[in-house]
Amino acid sequence: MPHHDSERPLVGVVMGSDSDWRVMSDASQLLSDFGIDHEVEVVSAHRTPEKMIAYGRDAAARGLKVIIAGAGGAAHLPGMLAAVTTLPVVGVPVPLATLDGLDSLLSIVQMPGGVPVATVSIGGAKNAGLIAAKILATSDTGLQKKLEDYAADLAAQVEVKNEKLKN
Ligand code: RP5
Repeated sequence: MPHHDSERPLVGVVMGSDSDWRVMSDASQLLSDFGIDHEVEVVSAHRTPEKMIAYGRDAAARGLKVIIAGAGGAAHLPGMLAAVTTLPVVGVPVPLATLDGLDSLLSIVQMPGGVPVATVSIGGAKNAGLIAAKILATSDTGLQKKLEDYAADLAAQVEVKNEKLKN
């Protein structure tokens, strides 16, 4: 897992295992593409429970604005972080070899009332990065402009594909 830590991260990208990086790197890449300072850390709900609680409790005071948390299988990390922080937590269900990530999805999405995790699709780490960018953009006009340009580029790509279909 490459080094992705900045001096003053606004987003924490955490995952239950380094084996989740193959999926979670998409969130980190998206944040880098938008110039958003972020940190990357393995924090396991089951293997390092005390570290997980400390990470969640300290996150807001350290200056983080959003946590993106990915895990696979019995994926308790996003929900447990949400339980101990006031920050928005975006959950990424990481698909494993068994059950195709449905277990991860259900573990993350079925939170009890009062403790929300904004859950993206199975393997949807890129969209998790975009949600974090959109949250930060509510108080950052420069980031708003980048998101507008991103959406315009998506639309332009559709028209390029339409032209190819016609020729
Ligand atoms: C979960 O267990 C992790 O998030 C990972 O998706 C899964 C398997 O972890 P490893 O055995 O690959 O470390 O907690």
